[in-house]
Amino acid sequence: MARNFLFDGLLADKLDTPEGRSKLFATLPDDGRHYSYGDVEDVSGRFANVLVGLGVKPGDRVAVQVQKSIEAIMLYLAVVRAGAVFLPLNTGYTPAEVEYFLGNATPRIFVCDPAKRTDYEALTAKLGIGLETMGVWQNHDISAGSLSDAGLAAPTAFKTVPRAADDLAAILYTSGTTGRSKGAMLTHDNLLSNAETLVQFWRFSSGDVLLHALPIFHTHGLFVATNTVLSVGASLIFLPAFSAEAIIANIPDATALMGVPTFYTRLLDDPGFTADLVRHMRLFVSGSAPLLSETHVQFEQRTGHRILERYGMTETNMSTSNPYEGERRAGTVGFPLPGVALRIVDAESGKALPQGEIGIIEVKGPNVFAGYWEMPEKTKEEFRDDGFFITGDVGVIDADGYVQIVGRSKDLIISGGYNIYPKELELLLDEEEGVLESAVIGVPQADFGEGVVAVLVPRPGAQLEEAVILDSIKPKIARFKQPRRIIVLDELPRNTMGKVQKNVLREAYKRLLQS
Ligand code: MCA
Ligand code: AMP
Repeated sequence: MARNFLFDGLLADKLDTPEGRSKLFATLPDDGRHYSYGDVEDVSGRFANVLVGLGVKPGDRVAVQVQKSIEAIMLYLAVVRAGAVFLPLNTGYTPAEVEYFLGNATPRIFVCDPAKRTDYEALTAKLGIGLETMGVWQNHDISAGSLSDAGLAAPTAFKTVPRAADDLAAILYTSGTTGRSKGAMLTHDNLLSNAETLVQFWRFSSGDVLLHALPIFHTHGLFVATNTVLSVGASLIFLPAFSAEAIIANIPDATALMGVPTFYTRLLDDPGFTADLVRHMRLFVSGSAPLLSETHVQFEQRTGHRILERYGMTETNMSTSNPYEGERRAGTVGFPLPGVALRIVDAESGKALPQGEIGIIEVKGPNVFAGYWEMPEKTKEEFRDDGFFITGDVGVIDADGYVQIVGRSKDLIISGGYNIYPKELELLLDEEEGVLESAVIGVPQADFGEGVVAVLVPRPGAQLEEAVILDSIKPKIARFKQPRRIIVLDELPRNTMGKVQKNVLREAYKRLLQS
């Protein structure tokens, strides 16, 4: 029988037997509900029936901007089962930002939060996209949502649409250095092979319970955390968001936690996070942003556990990891995962560099995406002829083979695990009244690692007010991308070639966000 490569690859063996179906998939501490693996099949089947009823065909995109809920995970699986392509969007994006994604990806359906429906009616009507809503489960009821309601009424039985390894399962947008987001096309094989590799490498078993506090619109929370658990038949404790308090309350029932570095610094700031509380834990994983060596050391001193740091990208899924057994080396992201080839090359010539030299990290393997959605030129630019993907991260391999990330050749700020591309903000700020030009930089910030600062130059005779500018951009761009401070200068520092010297600005304002 023809298989759906990702869905069947993750789940078929669990759904075959009554024991497999009754196994716990998720506990939802906030409302006391539980989901078994049988429920996963039934509820994803309901949503898949609804999607097909709405006209979703294999290959169609289904864009989704909804609050975190277990139903949203079921919707992801339903899209995959219907043979369609899941396109999750950050809940923080404003309608102005979402407009670009919908126009670029031309999904069949856009699913949003019921509270945002009116924001999107005109836009989806103009683009000819179906508009549906999905609420979150509250007080034993799903708050109104057209897709949620239709799901409750739909049959559970659904004949999963066959899909091959190379078919697309998801598109995740990642911002570009030109300021325009690119849709990274992820195949069934990209996602399944990475989940299976991580299960092996991190020794996941069906007895594991992963405490899930990440958002589910990015690779980390949606694929790394969720697919890994599904693939091995383990369980989730599914939290609506991160808070140190909720982690401390639920960690006694968990065996593993995955998070961005901010999770770990916030937990260390809480005196309730003790060695006794986490003595039973098997694994703490960190990624999406650099984990300071200092945090690694403090965490071990406090808990006796060494955080396992790994490295990935939307385009590549997970590429490297510190070892499960053996030394987890602070300040490094470990070794290339099995099946992943990694090399360090000279930025100018593209030639591979010997061990110990700093250059650009390039990777190749079944984890690497299929290219950018409808951007063949961009795709070509970011791959070498021999199939290696140019990550834009700057790294070095030490004498023992550990990969260390020492910087980025791309102009990118990572704040609390979210990527912010300065160019996107600069284009927006340059449009503001009285602004001649702008430079956006990331500077150290204790909680989020890096925070955003915008440096503006006024037009002759114009007066720029920080509060006025911040207010003006508020409705146009997600909150997490908005500058924490605005500095006004007469001119930007430039080198002899006329290029803005962001390093000079970063140095000048390095203490601006340190309280
Ligand atoms: C919230 N705010 C932020 C961020 N998060 N600002 C900048 N950067 C952020 N990351 C804003 C809020 O809107 C709020 O604005 C103010 O900052 C304080 O919010 P707070 O309540 O303290 O934050 P929070 O809601 O607790 O969220 C912090 C968080 C969250 C838990 C660290 O940002 C988070 O879950 N980050 C994980 C991101 C992630 O999953 N990345 C994976 C990408 P106001 O001032 O209006 O109050 S996938 C990836 O990178 C690759 C593939 C990989 O390797 O994994
Ligand atoms: P994204 O585009 O959201 O997938 O973010 C990918 C980027 O996050 C990578 O290119 C790296 O710059 C960064 N990243 C992910 N994991 C790590 C890590 N462990 N250490 C440093 N940077 C990381």
